[in-house]
Amino acid sequence: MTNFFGDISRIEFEGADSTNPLAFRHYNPDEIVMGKSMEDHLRFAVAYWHSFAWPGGDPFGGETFQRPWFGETMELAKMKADVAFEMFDILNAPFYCFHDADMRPEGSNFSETKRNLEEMVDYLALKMESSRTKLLWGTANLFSNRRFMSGASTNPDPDVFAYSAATVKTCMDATHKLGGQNYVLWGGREGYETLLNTDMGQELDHMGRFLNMVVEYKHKIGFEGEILVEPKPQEPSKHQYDFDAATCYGFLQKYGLENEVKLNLEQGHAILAGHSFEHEIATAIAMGALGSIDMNRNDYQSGWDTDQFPNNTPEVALAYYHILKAGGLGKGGTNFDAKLRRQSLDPVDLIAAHIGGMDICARGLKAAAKMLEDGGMEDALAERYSGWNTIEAANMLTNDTLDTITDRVLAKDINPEPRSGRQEILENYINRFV
Ligand code: XUL
Ligand code: CO
Repeated sequence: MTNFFGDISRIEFEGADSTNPLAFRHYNPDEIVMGKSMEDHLRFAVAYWHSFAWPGGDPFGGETFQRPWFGETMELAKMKADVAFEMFDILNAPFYCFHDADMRPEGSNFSETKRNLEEMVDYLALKMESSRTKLLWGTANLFSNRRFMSGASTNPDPDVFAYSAATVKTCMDATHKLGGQNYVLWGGREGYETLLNTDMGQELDHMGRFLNMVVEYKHKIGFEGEILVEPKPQEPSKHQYDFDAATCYGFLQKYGLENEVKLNLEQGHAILAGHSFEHEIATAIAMGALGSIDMNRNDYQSGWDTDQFPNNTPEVALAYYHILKAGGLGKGGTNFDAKLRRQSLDPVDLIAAHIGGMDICARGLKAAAKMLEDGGMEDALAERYSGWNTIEAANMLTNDTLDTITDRVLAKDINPEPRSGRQEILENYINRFV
């Protein structure tokens, strides 16, 4: 056992009036919200990469964190896992998520890398036997190593396609073995820098074929989790093929995967795409494709993916409002795809960051539940669309044609009068709950 976090013990719920910086003030795992415990609604996950593998670099300077487990050996990888589970226990975290590269050292060839991963999976499986923290999802890092600089499944070199396919197979096996509830594919470099050297149509076909093989393999091994694609518009590629939820859904439809693959939506990626998080969530819900969420916060000025811990209750409340209204996260969860600021060096910073994120999400969830219980938004929406409850309106969506509709407009002298959208009244209404 490691003792990286010193005398920090299990974080407990102490209520909104607590001044203890190492206590939950809003996240009370057992509290029932709309018939379900907060823990079961939110399904929090810690992201292995940001918390334990990220060195604190930025474009102007490297490592600030200097963790004792940094380095590419199996011994250090195991120390990292020990520290990770130390933190999961302190936070009482229900889930975690990983990339292969977060938890195993890279080998000198594919076979050694695969062996390292398998040994680490056995180690994690052992750790999970004495921990309550489960695996929300696993994924493959197909973007950091220089071999992936021109993409993974969309790389012009078929050997990179092959290497990526073999890597994803090992990561799906790892996720399955650890009881993962989903498998995620974020297309880190599935995109391009310039069309001058890119055949977009061919690359999209390759990506479609790749994802079809992933789905085939899921069924072959009897993996019952969801396969999730994570949209992001740019960074690291200038143009990424999985731009946003709507683009991803169009891609899934083109390659016949819309009933097999759902979406993992991230707050910061939504902002980079010029959307709000709730826009992305509502889009996925409208398509029947909501899978899971990566919760974080993006800087609104920088234009980079800043992956900060969430700290804005009204934003988070609207995200959970749509999720709750649609019936919840199902097998998905709330993964903190969020990292410390690079000056936040101390172990306590990692704990405080997660406490803050979990509390903000709890506040958002409770506000969303109150909105739904009050029903004002749904009433306003029902009223706004109530015209569609007439037979004539319903017929336009089933039997009518442009001819029959035109006849009716003429016969009844239909002359629509604009009605208020009541945005400010609704904004004021929301402010009662957040
Ligand atoms: C990158 C990102 C990834 C994915 C998993 O912006 O969000 O961490 O969540 O590969
Ligand atoms: Co993410």
